[in-house]
Amino acid sequence: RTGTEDESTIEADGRSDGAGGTDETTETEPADSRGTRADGSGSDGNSGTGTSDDHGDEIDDESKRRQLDDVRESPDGEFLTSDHGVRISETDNSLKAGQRGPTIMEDFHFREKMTQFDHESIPERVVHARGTGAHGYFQPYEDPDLEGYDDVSELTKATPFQDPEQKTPVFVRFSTVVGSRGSADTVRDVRGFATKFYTEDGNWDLVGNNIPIFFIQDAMEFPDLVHAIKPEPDDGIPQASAAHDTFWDFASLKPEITHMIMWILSGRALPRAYRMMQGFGVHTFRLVDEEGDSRFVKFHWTPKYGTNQLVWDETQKIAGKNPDFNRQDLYDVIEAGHEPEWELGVQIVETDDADRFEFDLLDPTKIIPETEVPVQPLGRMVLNETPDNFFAETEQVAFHPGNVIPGIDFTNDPLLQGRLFSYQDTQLNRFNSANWDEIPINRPLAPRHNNQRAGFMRQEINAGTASYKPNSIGDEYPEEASAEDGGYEHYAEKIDGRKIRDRSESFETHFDQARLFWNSMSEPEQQNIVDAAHFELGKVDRMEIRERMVYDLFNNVDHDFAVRVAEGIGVEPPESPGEEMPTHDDADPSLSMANRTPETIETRKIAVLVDDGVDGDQVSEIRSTLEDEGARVEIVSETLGEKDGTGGDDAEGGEIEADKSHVTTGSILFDAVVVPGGEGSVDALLEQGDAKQFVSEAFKHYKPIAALGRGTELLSALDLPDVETAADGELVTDSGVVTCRSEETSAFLEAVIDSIAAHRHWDREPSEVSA
Ligand code: HDE
Repeated sequence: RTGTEDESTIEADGRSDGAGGTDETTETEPADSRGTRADGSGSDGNSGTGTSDDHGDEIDDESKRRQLDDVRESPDGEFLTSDHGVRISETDNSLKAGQRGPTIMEDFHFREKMTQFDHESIPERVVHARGTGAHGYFQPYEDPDLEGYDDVSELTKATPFQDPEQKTPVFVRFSTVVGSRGSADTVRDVRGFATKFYTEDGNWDLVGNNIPIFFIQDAMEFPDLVHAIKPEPDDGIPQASAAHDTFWDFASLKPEITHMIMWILSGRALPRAYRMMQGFGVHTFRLVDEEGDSRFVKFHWTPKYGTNQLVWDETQKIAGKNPDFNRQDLYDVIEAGHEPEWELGVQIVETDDADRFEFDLLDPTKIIPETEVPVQPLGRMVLNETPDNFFAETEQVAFHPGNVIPGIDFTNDPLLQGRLFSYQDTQLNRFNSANWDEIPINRPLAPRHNNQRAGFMRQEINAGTASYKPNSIGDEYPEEASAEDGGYEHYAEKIDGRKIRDRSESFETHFDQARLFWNSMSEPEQQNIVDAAHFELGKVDRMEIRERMVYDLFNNVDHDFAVRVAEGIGVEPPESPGEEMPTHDDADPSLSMANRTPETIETRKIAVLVDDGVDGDQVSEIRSTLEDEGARVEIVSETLGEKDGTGGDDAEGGEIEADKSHVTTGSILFDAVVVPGGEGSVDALLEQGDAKQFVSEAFKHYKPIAALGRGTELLSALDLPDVETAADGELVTDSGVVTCRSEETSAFLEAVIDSIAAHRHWDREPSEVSA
């Protein structure tokens, strides 16, 4: 016997600490951390032996990691064993009666291996099936500058907001909504943005989206919406797309959907990256303070890397070339040491003020315009760790909007109310047990003590004879907690009504904010919406559905918009505005993504196109300058391997290793492209269709393009429409195309950085470029 078995010990609690991950934990864990602490450290975190005193113990950003370390397993240096710990001597051949005989029933290893395999999938989520996740923490700001409040405790008593020194661990899962677990990432869709805060008072799940409103107003309609948008029930087509008759049939008959449709047709539904999306709680929630007073809030996540989109043509190509585009982006960026970050802010409306709006705060198809109520920042969230195991963490994480902590409460938004039922129910379907909360990724850091003690796959061993209340045998434990002891008390809203199956009249203005959204878009963003409508409705076979969308919905948002859509889909353009079209010119600049581009180029992915004979000194300077700004640079060439980098004037530069070849990549997977000089390299690129397509496609997708020295010749050869390139001795920037034929490389690189920071250059007219 070899291996690490000598190092393995069996602890008094019967747990083998083995080697690998578990060993590491044992070493890093403070000796006194085992016990019933809220930080979950140690194996007793939930053993039920604590007292009510341990509730509310401080946690830190490492608490959840410590708790998960306890169940992490690593095979490094270990023997293969059965699930029951028996070492396995052979795993490639089943046990047979003779070398060519039948397999024998007693082959427990075969049976176990195959049974595990047969059962290794769980039902995918009925919506939001495809996603990706990451760990991180939330930290409140020190003295957030709150208008109208001296202190955050005047807003809420929720603990994650109180102490600027405290970092609350979080796990975030981003998702698409419609597609199956294996569908492409870059489809046109809403994105889920679900955050689990492991607070000292229990788990708080903020289960939001990247669009601040929703399609429908009442949870009762959700199954209809989802049936309409999912693949059609007879042929199961199309996957991960709304572009088919049933969705637009449903939409055209539901005027309240119009506002959401405007967002869905916009670039919001094509995020460049999960870390470049805003997030929203969507519903109006309540924050409650120590006195029990409450106010309404909308939650907003604002990304540090800006809110940026892809373009439609690009998304479709990415879906083929790298269907895991967004999933991979998040993973790669965190693994490379970057820390995606969002600011959490709230729009606050005091209860007395709630009636001052023209819409109902309980209506989830409405935003509160930021022109009316500003977003006030409370803290920031950082994602800094990728999961170890996709299934254990990302797939098994289970969110539930009903998971709230003291200080956070619900409202009567009928969509939210229905969600409070649906998520618990859906987890029962996914996990086949009410004990889904015991799975490590879902387990709270706060200790748990109650009389729920059984069910499939129960993990905890709850000690004690009494599992009921009232009891005398167990001295009345676990005892109920008063509000002072951290007990959750629902906000005592006064309700007085008759049972009625109806919708409030205050939910009836359907076009006002759809128009606000349209008015707030830049001209290229409006064109994106029109183009998207041409695609989506162009896929609808039934003329009456296309007509209803134009006449009944779009013509009640903006007449010009309706005409532009009609012209592309064979519908007779309406002659006059719809009767319900609001006439206001209101706009809210915060709605336009054009106003949400970041200053930084951190994490942007830049391709440098080279071949043998490239000016290696230029490549080094380009790479080091952009990487110093936090960008990620990859060398792209016709083939992989070393490229001769001695094509510069002084014939120095050494060898340059190509990171990617045209076979495996494309401009669609980058944010920008740079073409350095060097005679041999540029001559080669001029002969390569793939290299030319790389640049023209980047141009078509409005991406920054830059060329230095003779590299500018590649751009001139492409005849990019209406773009001026540098003559001898010049540095020119035009529509995000930066060309330099002078010695000023540092000025060139500054211009390149500015051009990348702008993300896309919408002033181009790329329709003449074929790519
Ligand atoms: Fe969800 N939604 N939803 N939803 N939702 C689910 O729960 C549901 C809604 C959202 O990464 C399901 O665990 C109903 C709004 C996210 O695991 C399910 C209604 C918003 C995720 C469910 C809504 C969301 C889900 C499927 C209307 C934004 C993914 C799997 C009343 C505020 C969470 C699951 C993750 C997932 C039901 C509407 C966000 C079936 C009934 C509005 C981010 O329970």
